[in-house]
Amino acid sequence: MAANGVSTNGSGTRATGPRCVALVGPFQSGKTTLLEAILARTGVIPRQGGVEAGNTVGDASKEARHHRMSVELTVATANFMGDSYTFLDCPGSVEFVHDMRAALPAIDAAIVVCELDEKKIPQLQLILRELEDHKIPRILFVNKIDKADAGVHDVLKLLQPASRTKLILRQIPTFSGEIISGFVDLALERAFVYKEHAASEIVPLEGDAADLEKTARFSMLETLADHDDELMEQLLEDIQPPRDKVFDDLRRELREGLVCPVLMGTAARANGVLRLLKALRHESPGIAETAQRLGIKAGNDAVAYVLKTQNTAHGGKMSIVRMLAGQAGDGTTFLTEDDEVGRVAGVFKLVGQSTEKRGPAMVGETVAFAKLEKARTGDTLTAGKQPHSAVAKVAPYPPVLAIAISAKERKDDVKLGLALNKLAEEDPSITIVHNAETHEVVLWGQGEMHLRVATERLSDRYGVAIERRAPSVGYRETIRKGIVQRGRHKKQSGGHGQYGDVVLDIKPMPRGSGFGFEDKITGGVVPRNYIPSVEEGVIDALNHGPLGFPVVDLHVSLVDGSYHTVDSSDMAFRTAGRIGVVEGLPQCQPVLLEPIHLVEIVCPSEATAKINALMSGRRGQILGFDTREGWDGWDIVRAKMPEAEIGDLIVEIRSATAGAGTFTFKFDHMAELTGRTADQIIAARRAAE
Ligand SMILES: Nc1nc2c(ncn2[C@@H]2O[C@H](COP(=O)(O)OP(=O)(O)OP(=O)(O)O)[C@@H](O)[C@H]2O)c(=O)[nH]1
Ligand SMILES: [Mg+2]
Repeated sequence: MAANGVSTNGSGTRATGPRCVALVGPFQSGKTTLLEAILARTGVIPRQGGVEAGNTVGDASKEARHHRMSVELTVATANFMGDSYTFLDCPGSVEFVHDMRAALPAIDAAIVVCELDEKKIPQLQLILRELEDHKIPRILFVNKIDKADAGVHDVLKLLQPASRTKLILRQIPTFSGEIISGFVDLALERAFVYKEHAASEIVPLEGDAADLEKTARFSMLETLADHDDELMEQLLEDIQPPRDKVFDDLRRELREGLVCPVLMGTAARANGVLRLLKALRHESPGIAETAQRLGIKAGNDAVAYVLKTQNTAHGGKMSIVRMLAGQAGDGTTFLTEDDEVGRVAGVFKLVGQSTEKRGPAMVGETVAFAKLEKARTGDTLTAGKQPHSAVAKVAPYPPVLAIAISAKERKDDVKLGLALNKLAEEDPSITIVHNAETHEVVLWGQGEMHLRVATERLSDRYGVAIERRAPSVGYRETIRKGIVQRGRHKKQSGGHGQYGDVVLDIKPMPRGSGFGFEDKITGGVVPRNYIPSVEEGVIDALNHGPLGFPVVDLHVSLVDGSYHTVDSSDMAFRTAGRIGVVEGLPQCQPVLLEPIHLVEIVCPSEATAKINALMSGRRGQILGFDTREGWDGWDIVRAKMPEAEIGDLIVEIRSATAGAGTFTFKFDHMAELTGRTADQIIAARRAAE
């Protein structure tokens, strides 16, 4: 018995217990359609819906339906031949990839749904790398085989570059004319003909198909034999290995991450789905192996991993968890290493949007716990006194696109704040930044669609209508020459007057030096106690320079002035300081400064030239490019680029790289900006004021 109460089956036998399997793969490869086929096949739904028809379990949310793509992870539990399987339908779009990444640690295996499309290979590679890094066994399912033609023989040649693990072809297609009408299973050595929405029918394996099968099977066995000396000897001596031995090897080598089997089918017609489910049943690992992979320690406490957090429209919070050890139910109190996170108030089975109340969750099961107020996605929860160490920490990718938002109606400001918190709780790849300088609320996310869906949720789910704008760029201004300027504030109104008088020596300073103030008063012409007020006045004026932006990189010395024994005050000197700067700066050749960032773009090498051109076209200064270490066929391009041009850079990078490229950036320096672009920015600023 393993620590967590589930028997560990050596890799020779079938895993037991409830499984958790993720459906992952490039954008639009057919994951949601495959889930639909699986749910129909396992009787969870009466008939298979379609993404185009807008009636799938996977894409049931309003936003997913609207955009005809998955925009979050969907969970559905089904039974197949007496075992429970929970499927996680992950979005394929890179903008929603965090939902997949955060869930991966908890799964037993992944079905990687892909297409025979060269353009989607880099995206496939990204996903496979993620799985390889987590050491998660994976089966490739080549979908949309209905659209493939005779070129399909080169399946492995096309797909292998995406995988560091050796792929093995488990099935080969059979044709009726130009159309793929069935397949031969190379392990079973049986031929099947696809039937629409029904199990494939066994047909005799004969003629051309039989010859092709022999060659394909031999190469499958050769790959398996790389990790099995006995099999290697049998092949060398031309002995047919027993079928059981082949299955044992397939199971063991998949679980040990030595090979990655490739199956095929047409999810839209449920073709190839039954064989896929059987491969999962017989070959994929279960909770015992997963607990071992995650280093779950012995003990009787329940341990659960939060793979997703959801807030329902009615305010209820759901933490979707995989039970890694023990059992937990209503009333179980959970903690993490940092904190107590709350008490379970309801256990639910999930099938897409529908929830069904159920009893305690057992080891291996994937369920939703209600009302764990402080639990966050990625947390490792423990019931009992001694919190288990976190089994995984998946940090979201840094955001790449931002919008400034505000509630359409002032009265919704508070509601917006609360809704944003919930949004960020559900989706840690969203960041909310309050810009104190511009008073903007800036929503940072992973791309256009990601931000669009976020704002749709704000209005649809949380009932806050919002307005969106491009966020302000952090422009500054500075001066090119100095001046000595008097600032005088004198008011005589009835009784008590106001008097402050200063002379300021204003000088430009090198880039990046900010602001300096110096008191050079001699002989007490400005009394000491007023000097801080002068500085305050200067700073007030610098917040908004003659071009409309904060002024930086200058030095102001207070060199002279005068005072009045009765009428002088802090306030009067503050005003005088401000006047000195406001009147002086326009004569100092003010110039606009714009932030320049150091940008690093990663992209498949075939897109590097396009990326270079893209960067140059956006006032970028290319610093060079390199091959990306450890990434065959990828480059890194480095450039310096104005913040204003980075705004929607990600959109262009993605379109130049079939969605696979991305970038990071960090502030480098401020640079002078003159000419037409500068004039436009200054004019826009004036207009906005
Ligand atoms: N011809 C054909 N089309 C398919 C098949 N499976 C899915 N499609 C179509 O491919 C498109 C994408 O299908 P989805 O199931 O939404 O793909 P997905 O991988 O879930 O997409 P994302 O979650 O957005 O990444 C839809 O138009 C489907 O109808 C298939 O087996 N054959
Ligand atoms: Mg989908």
